[in-house]
Amino acid sequence: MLEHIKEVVKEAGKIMLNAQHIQSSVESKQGRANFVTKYDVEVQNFLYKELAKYFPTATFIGEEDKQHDETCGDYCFIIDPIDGTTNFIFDYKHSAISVGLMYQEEMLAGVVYNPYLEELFYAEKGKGAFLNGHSLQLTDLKLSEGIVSMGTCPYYREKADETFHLAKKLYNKCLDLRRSGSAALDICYVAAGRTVLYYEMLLSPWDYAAASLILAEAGGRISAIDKSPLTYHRGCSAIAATPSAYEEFFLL
Ligand code: LIP
Repeated sequence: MLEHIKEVVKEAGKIMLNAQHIQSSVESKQGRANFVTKYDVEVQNFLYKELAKYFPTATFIGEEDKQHDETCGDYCFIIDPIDGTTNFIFDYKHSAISVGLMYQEEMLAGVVYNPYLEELFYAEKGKGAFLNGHSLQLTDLKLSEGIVSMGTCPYYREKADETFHLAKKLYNKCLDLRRSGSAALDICYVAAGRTVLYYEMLLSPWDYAAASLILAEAGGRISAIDKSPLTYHRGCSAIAATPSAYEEFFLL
């Protein structure tokens, strides 16, 4: 099951790498700085078509759907075709394809692929997390021992005060801050031991669905910022961290 998803996602990565004249295909969506390119749509259509061959009964929730249907079948894909669209538009080379598969409302598999670095993060529930075939088991570092990444909710500027208030508190506890522009990769970077914590005050399910399982299988913690479970049919905040950094976060 996971092998099929991995192969389809890697093939979709070629669409991103072969994209031409990206800035001539940009359209604005609802909210400030919220864009879509023809390549976001092309990747999503490719994923839907190819994954349906292996999962004919699956339903799909994708960032670029014209409307987001609350209902989903037993098998339900939650897809961000290009997570980090603004990075993609400016050839920043830090974006990922994110494909999560839910079964009866529980995450069953997750694949996050950065085609620029050819880094494929993936996990199947109960079977561990991997990066390009290498097992991911994070070291339980504290805030003072690592880098913290953050999301700035660019589509929701009303979140700025609380975002940067938290950033200052974390900055005083950790080695340094980073802001990458791809939530899926930010969460996978915690799983890979590159950072110790990532937070963002509001995301959509496709930003975190796949990466949430990868992090959990790597031994990390992830929830909404009020410690409630992530929601997969509507957006929520997110904090992803090593177990120690997760606990420190709530003592800030
Ligand atoms: C983006 C996230 C990013 C967040 C943006 C947006 P998109 O995903 O990866 O971390 O700050 O608000 O959600 O829209 O590029 O797929």
